[in-house]
Amino acid sequence: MTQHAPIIVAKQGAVATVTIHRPEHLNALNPDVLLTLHNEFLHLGEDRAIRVVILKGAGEKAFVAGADIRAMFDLGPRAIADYIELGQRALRTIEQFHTPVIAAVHGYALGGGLELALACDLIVAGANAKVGLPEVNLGVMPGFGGTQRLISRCGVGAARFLCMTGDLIGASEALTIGLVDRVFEVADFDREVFALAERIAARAPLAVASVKRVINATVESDQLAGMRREVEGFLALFATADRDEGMTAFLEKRKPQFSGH
Ligand code: CO8
Repeated sequence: MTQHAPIIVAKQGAVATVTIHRPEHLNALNPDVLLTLHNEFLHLGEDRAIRVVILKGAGEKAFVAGADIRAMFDLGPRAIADYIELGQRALRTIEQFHTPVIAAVHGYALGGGLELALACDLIVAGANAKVGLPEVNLGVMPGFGGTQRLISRCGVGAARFLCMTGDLIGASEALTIGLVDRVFEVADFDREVFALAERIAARAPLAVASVKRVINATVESDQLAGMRREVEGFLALFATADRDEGMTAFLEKRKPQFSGH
């Protein structure tokens, strides 16, 4: 096991488990988490004995509750652009990892946290999962590729609904719309996720890796221009009064009052 706080990597046979370990902040993705996650996946890529990776969050409450609102709150235009670029790069490194990556979502996967799960090959959820893209409550929009990957995974209708309402949905609704691939009882969750990982790890690795590459190539060819538009949209919104109001309201634990400016 290696621990470069805030990421823990444990290997068991052909399965590696990568844990985001910031439970007191519901594993929110600050720049340190994103950079360490990115570097750990690059490092893990050198270990050719690994055939499947499980990505999870530490603690009982959350996979990841989003990008770190406190860390981004008072950033200037250059710094927020760097933050979003780092997030997109980290998620892309995971998406392009040579073997399947399973997002093990228990509790909350919100905003950038759901975007992180969407960059993985498979998403499995605990029955207690609550997922959504609540950025519109903060005066912004998804910025780590979520609009595009959600369209690819669930279709444009579900993408519009989740991105426009900011609603959180539970595990069974997420299963119905194809946002998650399987739901497991909380008590069995870790065991079931590991069994799934081992099942895939037992398949012919070259064949599995080829499936991943071929599917991703088709999906990505539609996504690149959309990813750029998403970054432009996020950065424009970040400069608005409503963004200031949305994030201030979150930090002050009150409801936002949006003015449309
Ligand atoms: N960022 C920073 N801190 C967070 C976050 C977050 N996303 N989520 C939770 N926390 C912190 C809380 O502030 C709290 O800290 P403290 O104890 O110091 O007040 C601690 O984690 C525990 O959270 P709560 O007390 O709020 O726990 P509850 O059980 O009451 O509520 C919720 C849990 C519903 C998950 C609630 O915490 C919540 O709504 N969190 C925010 C969810 C959200 O809006 N996520 C989207 C963030 S924006 C985003 O992800 C955009 C990504 C793309 C662009 C990024 C560009 C840089």
